[in-house]
Amino acid sequence: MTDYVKSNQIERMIGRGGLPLIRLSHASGYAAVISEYGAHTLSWTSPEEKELLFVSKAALYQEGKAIRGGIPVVFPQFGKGPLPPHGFARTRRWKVVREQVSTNDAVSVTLRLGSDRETEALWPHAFVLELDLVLTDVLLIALRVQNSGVAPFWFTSAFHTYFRTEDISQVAVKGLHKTTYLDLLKNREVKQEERVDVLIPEAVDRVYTQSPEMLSVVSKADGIRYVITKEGLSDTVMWNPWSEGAKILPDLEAEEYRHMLCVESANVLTPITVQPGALHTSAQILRVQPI
Ligand code: TA6
Repeated sequence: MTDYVKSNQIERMIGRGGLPLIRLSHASGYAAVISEYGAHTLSWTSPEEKELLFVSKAALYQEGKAIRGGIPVVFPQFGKGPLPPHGFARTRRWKVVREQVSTNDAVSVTLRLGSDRETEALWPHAFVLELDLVLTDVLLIALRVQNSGVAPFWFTSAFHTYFRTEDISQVAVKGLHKTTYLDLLKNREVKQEERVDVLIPEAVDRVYTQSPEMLSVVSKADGIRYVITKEGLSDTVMWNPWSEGAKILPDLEAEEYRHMLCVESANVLTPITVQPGALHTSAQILRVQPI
């Protein structure tokens, strides 16, 4: 298979805060934008030019700050812990190492982040991360974690995906029935999901463990279903801060919680161990369907 670059399908742009961006567009009419900062996907649009990812109007585009929305890459620590919250991958500059349009018509870009003095000061391990963003009429995001050091390491991670919705009160997450979850808003109580349609009437912050490989998020107000498929990611995190939680987030406007739902393909409860020289790959595939 030969790969070649067609520049009109892969464009370089400068975004807010002067961040270098790469815009991919596919013959199907879908398009996506990824920032070199954080290898952070900031936009995914349908052929009707409908934005499918939520990004806050109050998002900060500043070195050292995470961008509120899109698909932040969480690595090597999910949530709070000894490292900065959700790790450091989302606040580092990645390098573009490959741009291609494949013979099967997929448009893709690969970004790389390697360990350096700053990451080693936080997390004493040698690694190389590569993230592929592959666009067709679906959006695939894959993360390869290579251990380039001499000792094993372990990590937790997530594609912290913010789905956009016209109205959170008309959203249902399907596919989690009978899945065990940890309720982070209720002292990490362990429960089983009893609902076939998981509605979001209030703040939610849960880790569904060993969740199914395929889930969907139905947004009636938008007339669409987001279908999420994951590989190499054992858990699914669901998060919406609601109005109370939004008050303590300076980079989320008061009413914006109505227009977002994070459904994150993640490895949270079972950290991944990588032996020296070995590689761990995980991927999340998103598609939209009319309902
Ligand atoms: O993934 C859910 C979560 O860990 C929540 O607990 C919540 O705090 C959220 O991520 C956002 O984290 P951030 O560091 O981006 O503000």
